[in-house]
Amino acid sequence: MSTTPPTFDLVVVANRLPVDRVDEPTGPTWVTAPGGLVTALEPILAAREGAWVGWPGVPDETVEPFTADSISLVPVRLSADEVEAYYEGLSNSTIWPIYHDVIVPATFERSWWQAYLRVNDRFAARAAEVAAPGATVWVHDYQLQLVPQMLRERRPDVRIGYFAHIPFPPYELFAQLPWRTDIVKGMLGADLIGFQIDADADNFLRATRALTGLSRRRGQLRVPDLSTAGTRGVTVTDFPISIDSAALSALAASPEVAAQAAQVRADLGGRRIILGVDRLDYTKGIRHRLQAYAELLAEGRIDPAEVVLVQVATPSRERVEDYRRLRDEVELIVGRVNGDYASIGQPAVVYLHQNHDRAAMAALYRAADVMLVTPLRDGMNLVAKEYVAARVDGDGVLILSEFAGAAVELRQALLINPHDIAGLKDAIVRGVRMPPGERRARMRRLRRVVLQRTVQRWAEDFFGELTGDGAVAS
Ligand code: ADQ
Repeated sequence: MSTTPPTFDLVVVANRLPVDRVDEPTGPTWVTAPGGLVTALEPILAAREGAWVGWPGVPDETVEPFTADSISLVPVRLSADEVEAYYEGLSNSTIWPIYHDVIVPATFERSWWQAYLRVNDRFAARAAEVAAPGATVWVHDYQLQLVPQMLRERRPDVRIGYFAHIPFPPYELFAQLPWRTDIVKGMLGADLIGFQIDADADNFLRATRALTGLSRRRGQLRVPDLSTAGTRGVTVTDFPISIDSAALSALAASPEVAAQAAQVRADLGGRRIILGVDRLDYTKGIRHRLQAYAELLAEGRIDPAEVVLVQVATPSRERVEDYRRLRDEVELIVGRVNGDYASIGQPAVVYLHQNHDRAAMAALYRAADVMLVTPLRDGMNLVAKEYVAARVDGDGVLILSEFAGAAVELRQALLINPHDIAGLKDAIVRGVRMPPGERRARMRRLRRVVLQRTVQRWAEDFFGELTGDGAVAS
């Protein structure tokens, strides 16, 4: 006998549930995966007794709904084939490259699209089941662009928001997608569509105009509404995401993290530290950065006895061919640079292909004299904001790519074009040599931005706009 599942006034829909399965000798348990999104949404979900719909991260398994840290989790089952076609395929080998300036070529595979349709429909069906009458549903990111419309067809009574964490490309690139009109129409099922920066919203509006003929009037798109045969308003705007600035500042200020940072500096021989922290992804510009650094060493503009580069490269999407190749290339360059410039006990580049806990990350940020954030394209880039939040001492230099969404807000960083290797090299040298007065003046202004614009505020702004009421969570 089947029972009616409980329903919720607020439902978050994202590809992944905010938990990881850990297989203990006593059986599997779930631990919350700490991340910006969970931190942002947790208070709002808790205040509304909300639910989170997503894939639990293990293929071919049916997992019953469960509760973690007072959030109701509603698992969506994916088969191993679907993970390959919908996630690794269409999401990460077609959409991801197109939306990031085709840094690597996109692959178009019709069977992947069929899987994307099927999986988006499954997410929409699950959200429709657990949304209470008149509920608010917030859909996240490029894996689920069709969910807003698929959900609306089932549940015209709910308010639907969609937030794009990655860029939305210029129309000339978006137009390459064989399924471009389906994607735009899928997203237009939402009442509110949020992007990281204004330029993404503009690109989306251009694509909408080109593919559907709809354009914005008095701040809204008027979209045909199938349930009333009239039209309904869709708002498209930017909501730059951020971090839990207060929590990271507090962690960075703790005596344990301060001691860990001092240890990092001592372990690296008291040299000045340049730091990079990225998922090992071709969008992050890691190769350009290493090339610039290698040239500075070759030209003698950086002395490895005085400066060291630490590159943390988090394992990512290792089943996708482009990511495996990137890892090989990065490791080849690191090996070469160290072969040429390291001495015993003194690496020129320290390369860490590992995950770190929050305290270890905060210690690295605190230890780093110069932070290098040089993506070729990035929706926002939270690492840039984390570095600033962690610099409770008011010191440190941020070098930031113009092509990261974060560059719109973090104007006091040294802004660079990562394709301009000569310019990048000059910025690195300038960062290493910057006088303390200038460093502190820049950092003070950066900190003002990051401490004010928090992820909590981001979530409240989006949710307030979507539901029409500002105050949702304290
Ligand atoms: P990502 O591409 O994953 O996110 P980013 O915004 O930089 O990129 O976030 C990475 C997160 O992973 C940061 O919080 C960072 O601290 C953490 N991290 C990186 N390396 C780590 C390591 N070795 N150990 C532990 N943690 C590590 C996507 C978009 C971005 C957008 C975010 C949020 O591509 O542009 O900013 O979503 O919307």
